Amino acid sequence: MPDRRELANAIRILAMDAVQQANSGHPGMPMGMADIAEVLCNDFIRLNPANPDWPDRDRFILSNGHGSMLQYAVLHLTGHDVSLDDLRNFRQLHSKTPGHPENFMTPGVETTTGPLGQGLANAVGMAIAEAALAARFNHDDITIVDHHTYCFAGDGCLMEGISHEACSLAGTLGLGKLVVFYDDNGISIDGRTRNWFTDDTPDRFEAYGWQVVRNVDGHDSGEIRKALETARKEKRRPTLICCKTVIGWGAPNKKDTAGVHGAALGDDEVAAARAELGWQDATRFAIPDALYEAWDKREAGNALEGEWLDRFEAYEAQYPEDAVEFQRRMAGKLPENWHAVVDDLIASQQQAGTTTATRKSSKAILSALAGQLPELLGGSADLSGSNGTDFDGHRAINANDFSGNYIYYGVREFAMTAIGTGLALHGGILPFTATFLVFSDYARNAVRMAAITGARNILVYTHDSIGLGEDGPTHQPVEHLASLRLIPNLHVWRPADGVETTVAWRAAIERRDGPSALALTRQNVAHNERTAEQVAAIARGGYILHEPQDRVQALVIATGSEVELAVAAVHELAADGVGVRVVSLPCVELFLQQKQAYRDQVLPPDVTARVAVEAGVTDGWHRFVGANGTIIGIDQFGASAPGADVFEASGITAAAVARALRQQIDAA
Ligand SMILES: Cc1ncc(C[n+]2csc(CCOP(=O)(O)OP(=O)(O)O)c2C)c(N)n1
Ligand SMILES: [Mg+2]
Repeated sequence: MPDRRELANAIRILAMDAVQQANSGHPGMPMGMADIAEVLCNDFIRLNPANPDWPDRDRFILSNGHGSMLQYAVLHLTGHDVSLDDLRNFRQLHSKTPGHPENFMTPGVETTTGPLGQGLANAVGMAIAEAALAARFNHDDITIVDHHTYCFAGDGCLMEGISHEACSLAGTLGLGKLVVFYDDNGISIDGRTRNWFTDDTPDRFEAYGWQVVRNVDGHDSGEIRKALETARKEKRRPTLICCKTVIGWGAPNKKDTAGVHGAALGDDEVAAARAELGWQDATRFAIPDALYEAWDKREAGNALEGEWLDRFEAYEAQYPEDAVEFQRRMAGKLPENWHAVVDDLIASQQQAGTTTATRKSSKAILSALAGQLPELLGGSADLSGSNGTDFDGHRAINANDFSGNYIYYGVREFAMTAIGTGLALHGGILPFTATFLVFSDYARNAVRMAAITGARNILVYTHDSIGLGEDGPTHQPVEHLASLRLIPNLHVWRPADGVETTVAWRAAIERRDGPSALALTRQNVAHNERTAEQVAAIARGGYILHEPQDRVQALVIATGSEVELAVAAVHELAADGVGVRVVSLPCVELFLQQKQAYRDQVLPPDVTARVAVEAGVTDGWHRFVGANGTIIGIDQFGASAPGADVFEASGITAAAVARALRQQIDAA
């Protein structure tokens, strides 16, 4: 039977060989954290390599994602579908072993990490999801949700501000099943961290309300084991295990230097490391059979899942409705009556025809849907009333009770967004989060990561323009719509009234492969009359909202609150016998995904007189109005004044739209 050090050395060998082969990557962290990973994976973590999607598996998140080879080595050694050839292809095009862990490329990788600190926030989200599902589905006699979330984090993760946001909230929520290993190696890319990172990390986490296990020798299996036992005994606080480690442990000349962080060791140092580790075989990627046997978790994993399946069978017999509901939620399926419920809601919005702010419509929609969607777990970064996320019947989770459907995130936009992604990726939860649109860029990289991971993370952004008024330019988003639209795989909705808002919510909820942002107004907007066909067309992202009696001489394209300006302008022109079509474009991304024939039907190529109006920067609209079209927007910061006055002062008015349309028609 190999000893623990030999088991850990298998990770070291695979990591340094793969990085050497690719001549690219990060050997230091995997060699430094190998002993920790070995104890965690061989003694504690509950996974089934044959079924990495088993609902009650432990979650493992590598927040210091540059150490991806550690995760790939462990997945390979434990018997996941990651082969030696996959390791040989480390960092190559389309391989299962990309530079940083990607949840959509590699079986067993729960989330995509690399931007430091965000994995930690994802882990907090996963731990919240576990607690919420446990509260909903476990019964005194049968437990079907009972797993840990284990996270590795480095100096970089803890220097990042998001670690404060996420870990502070994790302490408040008392996430007892969250266990974070701090890789305290005193090194980051620029060298010794003592020159730029002198916090007392253990004290800091204790102040958050965490259990902290201090001064663990990260190369002593016994100490690591003991620390993990301490962590698992604690039920009411998350645990931080502070491990002193040596980066690049095993590389005799390069260990404990920044040089080993992110560069191949070189053939000489690889050979020297083999000697240092007492590794006989010089062949790259050659792992002795005895080590493979000791690492293999296929049988044990099957048995673990098997036990759970037996328990689930008993649960099905005892609580058949809960069992069906659990399976539905973990599969990410919507309730059977979903279509009927949401269609009714759209019809009632269309009938009511109220003039109101879209944030208020959104609240009414949430209030109507929340009872039908128990998977909904919403929240706001301290703007619940303003964002309209405090839907009727919302009930906050807290450290003593996770049965609610709402999270008071506090003022933590970045962590909130990454936590939302963790909630979504865990499964069983449909998260939404909220703040003012202008603060979306506090969270921006987490929005981007939600889009990369394909998480169904719904982002409610209210106060979506200068129309918010008196709070002034610091609070008035100008560049945000255009800038969010630049993020691939993010759907940005800017609905014009309650009906479009309902359709936006429907689309965001029905989406299975990525996040949606809903930009909503603070101020009232007029309701638009629509035929059933028009209502159906909203989901296409863009559609004809108003058609002139006679010939279409020009097009006006608008989103959100500016749709009513477009409509007013067009009515004014109609009185003079000028025919203009209004196109509402609530979701540019979805409209661009429509077939060319549909897009041409909405925006006929031969109608070149075109105006676009949106209370944001004009960037991006030329693709719809052409080089000679007119774009009415705002390419500077707003001003502190009542919203209507800021619109007027910015020249975003119905009169301006009408004028621009006349000019366009004259020039055509
Ligand atoms: C948000 C973010 N900023 C910068 C980087 C680039 N980067 C990758 S690793 C690293 C240093 C991390 O230091 P540490 O966590 O101590 O890792 P170690 O060298 O100990 O493995 C930096 C700056 C990043 N990945 N993410
Ligand atoms: Mg470090």
